[in-house]
Amino acid sequence: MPGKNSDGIPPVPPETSAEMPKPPALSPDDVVIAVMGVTGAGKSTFISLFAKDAQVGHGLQSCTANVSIHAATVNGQKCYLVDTPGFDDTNRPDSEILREVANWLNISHEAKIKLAGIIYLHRISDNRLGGAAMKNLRMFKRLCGRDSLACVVLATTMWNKADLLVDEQREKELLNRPDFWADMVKQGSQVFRHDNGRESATTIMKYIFGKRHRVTLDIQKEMASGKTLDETGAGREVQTDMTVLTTKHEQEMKTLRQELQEAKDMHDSSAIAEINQLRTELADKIRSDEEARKTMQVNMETLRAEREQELKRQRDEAHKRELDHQKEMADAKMKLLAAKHESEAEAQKLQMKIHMAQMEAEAAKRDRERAERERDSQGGCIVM
Ligand SMILES: Nc1nc2c(ncn2[C@@H]2O[C@H](COP(=O)(O)OP(=O)(O)OP(=O)(O)O)[C@@H](O)[C@H]2O)c(=O)[nH]1
Ligand SMILES: [Mg+2]
Repeated sequence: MPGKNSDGIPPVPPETSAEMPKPPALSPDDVVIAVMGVTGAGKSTFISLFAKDAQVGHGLQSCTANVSIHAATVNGQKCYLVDTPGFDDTNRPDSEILREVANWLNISHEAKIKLAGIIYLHRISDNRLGGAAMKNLRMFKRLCGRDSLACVVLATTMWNKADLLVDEQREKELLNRPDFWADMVKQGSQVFRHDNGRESATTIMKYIFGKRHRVTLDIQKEMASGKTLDETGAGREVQTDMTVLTTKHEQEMKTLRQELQEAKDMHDSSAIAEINQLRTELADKIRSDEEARKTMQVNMETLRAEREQELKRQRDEAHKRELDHQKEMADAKMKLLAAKHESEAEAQKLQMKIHMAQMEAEAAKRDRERAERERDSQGGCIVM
């Protein structure tokens, strides 16, 4: 297997492993296209149609954790597709995802790399347009700003052939409501259906190539002008949701406080324990909301320094996990070898036993034959 030593154990990765290709270094002339959308919308799958190194998730958990760049050639045109972590992640608050995306956008802005297009993927199968999908769309609009909308492609994924009418109804709603896509379309965003195939994806890419345009997103301008992330339009949008959540949590805490008093008045010890447990969990949530809010109070430079540290920590942790697994594997291998040796020794012992028994059986046969011969000869003597 490539990259494994003779024991089948992968080598310890150095700081940058030879196996992990370095992300391509972009230059201002490159055609760079970002793919965005909620988690599970099919961003990595879309990219994987043109670049085999994109990581597609097949579990229920969100898959892409960090921004990654993938070189591709589509219809003879060299380009770079930027995979982004999806908002509404199962494990991370939106503030963290925004930090990651904003940091990448800031770095590219400083390097004078402009986006040629942004593909926003949306699962047509999402039946709650008022929920997470709406929240993320609002944030996306703020992230881009009006001036960038002409370079935005709004593409629907996960079309269900068996229920086409329902999906088409949802598409109509997307196109007609100003708070969904109608406004964006008016500003020049183009809508496509993507059926998960290479053909529809190529059509989208060709459309972007044809625009021959480059954009600077609002969030890039805002942060370059010195605003902190929480002061940007996208940052404010994320905070609005956080405020709604915090208010809800505080209201729940108030209710729990009343319930606790009632349980105390009734001397109901099991209810008291249960409520206290819920209070602790809720207090944790309120604390992490507050922490998440604070992580957005960063300017471009602080954000970059913090992200660098976070990425280093992630890499160190992954490295440690890998080493732990390697050790686990090496231990298991040693045990396997020992077991093999043990059973080999056991087998040799048995073999020896069989051999000895065979030798003894042959010796006994010889003894018997000799004895028979002697008896025969003696008998013969008697007969004679
Ligand atoms: N049926 C269908 N499945 C799709 C389509 N696009 C993606 N999938 C599946 O949806 C799952 C999630 O796809 P991903 O490409 O990892 O989604 P993502 O947007 O990158 O998700 P995150 O990385 O978590 O943000 C995978 O199992 C894909 O195979 C599509 O158009 N149709
Ligand atoms: Mg992904």
